[in-house]
Amino acid sequence: YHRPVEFSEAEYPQTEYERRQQFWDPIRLSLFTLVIAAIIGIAIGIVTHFVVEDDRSFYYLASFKVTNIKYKENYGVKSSREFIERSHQIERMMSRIFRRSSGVGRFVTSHVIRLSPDKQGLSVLMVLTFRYPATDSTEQIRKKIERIFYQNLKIKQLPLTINKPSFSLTAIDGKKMRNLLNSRCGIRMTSSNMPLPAFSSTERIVQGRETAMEGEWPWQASLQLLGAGHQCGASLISNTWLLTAAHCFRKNKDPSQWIATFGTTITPPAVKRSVGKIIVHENYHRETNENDIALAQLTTRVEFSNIVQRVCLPDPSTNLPPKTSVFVTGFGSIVDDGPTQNKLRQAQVEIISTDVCNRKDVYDGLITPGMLCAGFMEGKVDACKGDSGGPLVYDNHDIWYIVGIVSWGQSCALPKKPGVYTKVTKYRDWITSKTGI
Ligand code: 4AZ
Repeated sequence: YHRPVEFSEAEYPQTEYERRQQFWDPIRLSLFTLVIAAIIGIAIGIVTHFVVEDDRSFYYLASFKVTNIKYKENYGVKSSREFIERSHQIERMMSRIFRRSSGVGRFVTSHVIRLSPDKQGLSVLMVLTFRYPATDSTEQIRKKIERIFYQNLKIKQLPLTINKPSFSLTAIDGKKMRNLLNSRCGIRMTSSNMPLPAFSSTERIVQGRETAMEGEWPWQASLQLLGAGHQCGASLISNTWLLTAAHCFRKNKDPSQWIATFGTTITPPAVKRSVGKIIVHENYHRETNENDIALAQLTTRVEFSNIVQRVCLPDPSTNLPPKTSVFVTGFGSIVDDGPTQNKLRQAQVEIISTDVCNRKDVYDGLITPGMLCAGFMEGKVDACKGDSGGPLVYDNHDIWYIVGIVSWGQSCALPKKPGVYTKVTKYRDWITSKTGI
């Protein structure tokens, strides 16, 4: 039985149907969609602009001449007091020129790369880092920076006289920037190429010690004995040389038994190298801990990156006053006699004068001229077992210097028993005699 389905005309709501069809014709429909899309687009745009603002780093190489300064021989030596002080003055000046005037947070950092002699006085080469929206063009920003620079040269009282026509600005990429900065030591960067702030978050404290971020202490190495794992910390001072403590090699001085790793975790390491040479200080005395310093040379060089970087060696004349804030880092235990930590940790401590440290109730004369004390008289924050050989570093205008090598102490973090470190300045010439650095 079959009956075709039929509708009579009267069953259609004819007029209503036609009106709808007229209203939603293809042109109106697409126009309507377009308007909605535009509104959503604009809304997203406004929100991103004010909330997210997708900035990225822009790097520029700046060169200019300073006419009221005479070139000094030592400007050619980047570790010299003369180079360091002049560079800091120039960097401070750049910060005065670009801070505030160019909108909040646009200017990030500046680093002097080279100071060279010039007929008019001094020729300066430096890298400038800015944050701008990722969509801005490199050339637009370059012009903007140039304009701000010229304006502020006129209106701001500056200690250095910059020859205006000599100023030139060239855009460079992140790779070029890193290569240029690699001529300098003690600089740290995050994985996003952003220079790290000197004092990062304090929310990561675990029993007085915080876990480090990647790239925060890029000179830190772990020295491991094959089959026995992490033994000591060490600090990278060139592409191949590590500075560490002599007592780390008491058990074993055979370089073929040692490896060095870099990165914020022991497993997995970011970079791994075998050791080819070990130099222990000739006058190291295990009974008195005197001259607790050693060098280890890697068999193959490491390339500097955001994760691996060398620390600066201090000028022998550097003398940090008591209460100076310094940082000690390492994979050592966080409680007395505890296990090695897989994650690198840091602790902020203070320099303690040798006079105080040699007091009868402290170390009673055991601190010799080649040692320095750091920590707190009330205890609580300290280096511990496994941190030995690692760095005690000091931040001078975002350039980090190694001032101490973790050496010894009575237990860990006890009151009146601060950490004792090898005083690196005292061995500056010994390091040069062995490595040429
Ligand atoms: C150690 O045994 C050790 N609190 C290292 C540093 C300190 C104490 C002991 C300093 O390697």
